[in-house]
Amino acid sequence: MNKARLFLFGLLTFIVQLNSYANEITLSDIWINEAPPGVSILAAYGTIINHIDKPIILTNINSELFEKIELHESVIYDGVATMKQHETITIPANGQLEFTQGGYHMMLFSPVKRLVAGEQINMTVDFDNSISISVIAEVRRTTHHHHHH
Ligand SMILES: [Cu+2]
Repeated sequence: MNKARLFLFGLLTFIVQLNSYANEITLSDIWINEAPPGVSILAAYGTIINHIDKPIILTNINSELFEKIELHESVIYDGVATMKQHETITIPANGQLEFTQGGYHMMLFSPVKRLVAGEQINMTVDFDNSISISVIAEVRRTTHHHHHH
């Protein structure tokens, strides 16, 4: 195979892999908790399902509408509710990661504008092995609010 063909073959293989991964990682019911006016830290929830028979590592979540998004876990430390930041979260083979109130959650900082219930927000979720998946998160209004410590 000459160099150009080898490159094309590599590229096609890469694209096929990307597509197959997209089918094997499911992001379901991703939503953002609407914050009261003036609050610049929001929480997002949902489920990521890994259908692959190997663990995958969640490395990053991005959105153009936020300055940054962190991976947090609500924990009780010495009887006090607090939050622990994770650089990455490993999702077991054929397992899932649930973001819920009182557990793991996405912490969204400094929205460029106030987000109201019903809005659809584009987010990109990155995993190891250069897997990147786009998802639309819906802003919802709930009675519960996330308290940042
Ligand atoms: Cu948090």
